[in-house]
Amino acid sequence: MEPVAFFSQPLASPEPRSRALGTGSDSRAGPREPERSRSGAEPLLDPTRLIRDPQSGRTYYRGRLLGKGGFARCYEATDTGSGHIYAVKVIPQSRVAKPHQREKILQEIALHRSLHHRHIVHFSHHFEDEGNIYIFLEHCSRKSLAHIWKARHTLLEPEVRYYLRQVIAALCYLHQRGVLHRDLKLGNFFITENMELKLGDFGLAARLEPQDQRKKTICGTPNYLAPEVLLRQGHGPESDVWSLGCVMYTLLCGNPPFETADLKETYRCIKQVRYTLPPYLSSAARHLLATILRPVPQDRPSLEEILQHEFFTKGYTPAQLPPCSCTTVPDLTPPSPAESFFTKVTKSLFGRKKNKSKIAPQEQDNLSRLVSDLVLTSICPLSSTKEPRQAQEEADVAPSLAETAPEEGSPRSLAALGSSSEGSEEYLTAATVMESTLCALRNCLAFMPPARQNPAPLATPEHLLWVSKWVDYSNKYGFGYQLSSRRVAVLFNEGAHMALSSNRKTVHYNPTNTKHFSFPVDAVPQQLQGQLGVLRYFASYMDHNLMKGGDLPSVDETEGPSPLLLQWVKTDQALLLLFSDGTVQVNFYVDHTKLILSGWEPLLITFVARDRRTCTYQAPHLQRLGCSQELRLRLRYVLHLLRQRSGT
Ligand code: 11G
Repeated sequence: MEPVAFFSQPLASPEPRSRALGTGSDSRAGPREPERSRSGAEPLLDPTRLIRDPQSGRTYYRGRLLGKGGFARCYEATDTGSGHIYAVKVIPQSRVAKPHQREKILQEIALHRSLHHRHIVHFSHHFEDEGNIYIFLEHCSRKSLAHIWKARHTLLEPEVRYYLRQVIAALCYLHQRGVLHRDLKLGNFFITENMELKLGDFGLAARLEPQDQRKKTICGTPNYLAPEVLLRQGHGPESDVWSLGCVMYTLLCGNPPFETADLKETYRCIKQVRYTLPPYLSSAARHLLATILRPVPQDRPSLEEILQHEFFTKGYTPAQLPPCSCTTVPDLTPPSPAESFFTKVTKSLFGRKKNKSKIAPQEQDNLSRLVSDLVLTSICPLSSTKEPRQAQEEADVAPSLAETAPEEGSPRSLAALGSSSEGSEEYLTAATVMESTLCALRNCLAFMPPARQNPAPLATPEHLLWVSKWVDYSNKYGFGYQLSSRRVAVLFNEGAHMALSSNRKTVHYNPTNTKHFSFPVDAVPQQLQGQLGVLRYFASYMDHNLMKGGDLPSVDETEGPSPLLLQWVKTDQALLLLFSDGTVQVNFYVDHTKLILSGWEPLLITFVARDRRTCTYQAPHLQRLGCSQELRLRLRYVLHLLRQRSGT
């Protein structure tokens, strides 16, 4: 093996990277040296990423880059005081040096901050320093409809109704206030964590002027230009309606109505209103599109008329879309009124009897939102929380050498060489671990009262297992770690997991997390010797180079199951580790604090503070009594991280 020269200050990765059992190859390009844990060299929180409001003194930590747009670079930003996450637009002063450029930005700010509507991106605040202007906006964790469209290409008609109703609500509000958006497109429809649509980007918005006073040109390149705008007759509310029709067409048909390979040809098609309606659309959808995409603006329906069209009135609109619909076709079978969960809950909430209940549509909508909110936030089933299958006990290891030579490296051949066990449904997957921890954490934080201090801690569980050292060498081999029991292990890039027991006498090998082989260390089969070499190397490296990460006492390795690392993720601020026994550990680089979330009924939260003091709490206690800001912020960060990773 090559000698290893570590970075003295490993680089923090700006984007989360993860490795899951069974996933593909290393995502990083080119060889890089491993990053190591807390021998004083964990990646530090980068102080150049702190943004300070010179007036209020508040600071924000600039997180990952969300994208670039216009003059701005956009990032996630966390208020270091409250933990609130924003999407921030950072506009270099150099890009708005000319008075008209600055004027344009200030106008956009003035307009956006005056808008307050459920389906319009919330403008929080803005400030500037010598280098930049910062605009803090509502963070929409599911990005935009453009991302959903990219993954799905076409949406179901009920989904299109769901999104368009929200766009129309926002647009009605704007038009009533005499504001035109002028750049309605999928990328400006942002989607929040709970799948609500928020209209954003008011960079091209303008006040509605009488026909003869309208500006005839538009700066920028709006996406769904109406024919009258191309013909320089000015942009009216009907031109926003046209764009809305183009959005509807794109979502239902998979591509924009006037898309061609050549922009000039596209403009020609728009001016001539030349497009085709695919036959698979419902007749209501075809009819509505045909009325919206009319050449003469005044012939187009108003927003109210659109909502009265049979496409909306006769077709089912779900009250809520499941988050999985961002990437896969959802099952949107309309609930049958007699049997639905909704009916059951409304009946139990309001005591109405079947057939006698008459709920007004608006009330029904509110109720079903309430119910789906409840489902999303509280009634989250802890489905597969079974214990992982018992691994082989160290003492039992009694390999019997095969008499015949089976296929090299196949699980069958390994089974013949060592003691093996196999399971399937009993094993926890990374997704289950994330979901279950997410549920418990979400409930804990959602109902937690404010408090200054943590409640009295419990005794830290005797056999709490946690990672005391780690090395990321995933550009070559994998992720190595040492547990508090002194067991060392590697999660290889290809997904296999190999561990060396704390007494260094037994090797455990898991080609997948449902298969387990164990061997005495001197009887490991030939085909696993390479991986054993890497494991030994990691073990020796951690023994010699790394200090233990915390004050928790080492625990003796028990004869029970030892958890496998299922997945690891590095963000710019923390390392997240998911284990097969349901434990989730998060190491914060900046101050070496750690959170260890273990056991689900109830969830135990162990916090290793800056001063290395370790305290364990039951999540329901924190939920009832509150906790310190130090702990609350970190729990919120873990919640955010798990939400992002689980895609819920
Ligand atoms: O306006 C945005 N919002 C509300 C938003 C923009 C800009 C901050 N974006 C993205 C960032 C890159 C391109 C557009 C957002 N991203 C995530 N949440 C909210």
